[in-house]
Amino acid sequence: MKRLMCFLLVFMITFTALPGSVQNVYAGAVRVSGTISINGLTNADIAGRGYNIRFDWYRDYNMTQLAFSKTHTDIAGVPYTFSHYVSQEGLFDIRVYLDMDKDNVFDTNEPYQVISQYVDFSSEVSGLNIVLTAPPAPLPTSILTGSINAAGYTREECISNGYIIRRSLYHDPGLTQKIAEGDESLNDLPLSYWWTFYVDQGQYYLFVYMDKDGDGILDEDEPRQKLPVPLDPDNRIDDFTINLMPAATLQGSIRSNIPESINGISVQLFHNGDTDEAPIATALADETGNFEFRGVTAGDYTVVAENPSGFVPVQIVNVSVVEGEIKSVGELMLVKVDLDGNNRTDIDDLMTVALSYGSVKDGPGWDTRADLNCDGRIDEIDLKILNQYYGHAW
Ligand SMILES: [Ca+2]
Ligand SMILES: [Ca+2]
Ligand SMILES: [Ca+2]
Ligand SMILES: [Ca+2]
Repeated sequence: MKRLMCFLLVFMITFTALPGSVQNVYAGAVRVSGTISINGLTNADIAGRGYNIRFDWYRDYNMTQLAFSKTHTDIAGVPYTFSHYVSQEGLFDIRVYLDMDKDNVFDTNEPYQVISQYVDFSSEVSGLNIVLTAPPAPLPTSILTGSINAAGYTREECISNGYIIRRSLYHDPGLTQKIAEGDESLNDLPLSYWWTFYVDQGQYYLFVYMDKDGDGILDEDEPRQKLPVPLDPDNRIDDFTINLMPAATLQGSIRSNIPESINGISVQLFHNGDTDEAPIATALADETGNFEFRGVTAGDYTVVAENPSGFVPVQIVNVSVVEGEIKSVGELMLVKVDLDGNNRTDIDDLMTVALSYGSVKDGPGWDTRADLNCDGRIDEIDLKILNQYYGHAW
């Protein structure tokens, strides 16, 4: 019997509270309605973007005591006619704003107005004409929507381990000039996302990684992806797919006709064509000449060996790296063509090659210095290399 009474009561309230019905005031709630327009934004600016309008009802004008909120989703245009029911009485300060990134948070670029309104259950509030004004900040110039995937990871392990997706937007491909960043809990795979960037038109670079240990630092075992993004004013890019991949490793070795010079020599990694800029990474060769770069993202690189005095500069260009691979860049030949160290490649150096000409490694007459291409033979190839630099001052 009691249950039936409850049901009847709920039914009556639901029925009398229907918007558009004659009575817009009933016990415990009142209808609030009006229109919202936005200074500087036309219907065409709004249409198709699916912005939200959000009402945050506060108990105080400092807007610290939030009583409740109401979100009107995906508004089709302006002026927007709104209507909602309020089930609390008293004086409120209400911030109404265009929630452009739909995060239910007032952001400083979002058009807004704050109004004071007294509400009691005895009289409907209608005819509120609210004008949202954009603060003097740039409007969102680009919105990215899409999905993030991570090869080799399951949804379950990402969620149970609390992995975090961290994203940053950069001006430059070398990822040194960061202009925006944000985090996201990994609660699904593929993770769908909606990001708004407040940037000028241009070519940007998005770097996203899965922060598995949550330390805010990209570690070698954390999948990542760097993608160029063209951002245009007021542009929206849908279905932008990000595939997080493990980092690659680049390996190589240095050989020299002066073997003792190899240990500890530095090797630098650059993006192709960027050798005038700071290197992306630096590695030191061990005593056998081996070096390694870990955590390398996909791209085209140039590997440059340090150039001690008297040595011929050496680099390898167009090293194309694919995510996750372990790639050998081969050998960098660090050649010294001033064999006696008098800062010139001259007749004495030529004599050194000539005297050991025809010898093989560690055989009679062998002189390691004269094997300029490190092939274990002193022959016409070594003479040619020396000839190429004959007369050069170092
Ligand atoms: Ca917002
Ligand atoms: Ca980390
Ligand atoms: Ca010399
Ligand atoms: Ca040789």
